[in-house]
Amino acid sequence: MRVDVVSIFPEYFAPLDLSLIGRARENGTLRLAVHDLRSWTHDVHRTVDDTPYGGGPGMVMRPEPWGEALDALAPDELSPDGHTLPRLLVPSPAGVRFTQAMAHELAAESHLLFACGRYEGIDQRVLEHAATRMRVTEVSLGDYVLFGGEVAVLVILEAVTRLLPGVLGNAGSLDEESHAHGLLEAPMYTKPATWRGHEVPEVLRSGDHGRIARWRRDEALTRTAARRPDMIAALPPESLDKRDVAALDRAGFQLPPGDVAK
Ligand code: JD8
Repeated sequence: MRVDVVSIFPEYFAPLDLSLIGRARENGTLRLAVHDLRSWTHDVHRTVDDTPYGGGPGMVMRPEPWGEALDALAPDELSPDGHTLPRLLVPSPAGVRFTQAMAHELAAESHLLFACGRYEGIDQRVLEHAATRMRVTEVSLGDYVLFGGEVAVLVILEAVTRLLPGVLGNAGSLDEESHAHGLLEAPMYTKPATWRGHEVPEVLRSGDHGRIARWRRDEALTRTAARRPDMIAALPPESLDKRDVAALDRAGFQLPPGDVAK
């Protein structure tokens, strides 16, 4: 996968040299390039911002450097290797929510281009114009306010690159993950069996794989009911068996009436 990132703070992306993402870059799974937006300015002060039309606080990113950056990184002409135009992703608090489903969708793309805004954001015409030539998605991490798009890009890239073939290796199985089966994970423990007076649950030391699986399922259901009732409400009713419903009932969680469990 090819990834281009444009930002006025390219140093923000130094962590992408490390760990599993760094290895994916070294072995060619991930071809990542970070670009300084100011390299597409022409004035002596390398200006990227100006005052907002209509008034209001703060500054807005000028369209001209962004236009040149996108022209350079998403050329109109089909390149000799026949590659297609990138998918443009623009972090914004006004974007659609980034989810694990979107991470899977993005992992299937061959070329992603991220535009990191700062200040009050990027002049909207940059996105309007880009949308005449390529797919553009404004994406939000969640309902809190950041200074700019850089941290959002780090999060999105970590979620996407770990789904690329060969990045995770044997370290984990993607289909057993919490956001694959729609529940939070059960708690995990390692040695020693007793630590500062706290015991590892007996069932996990029993060797009874049936009991362990049922215990983990019950723990996943009860902590999801307590912490993320929205996730329980979103479960397809047919995904819950009678023992699941009993576990939720013990946790005091009322399922909507009419759902018949297996
Ligand atoms: C990009 C500028 C800051 C945005 C005034 C100060 C994502 N979940 C998220 N929260 N915030 C962002 C985000 C914030 C950004 C930019 C993303 C560019 N800002 C501005 C408009 C209102 N603040 C985000 N993804």
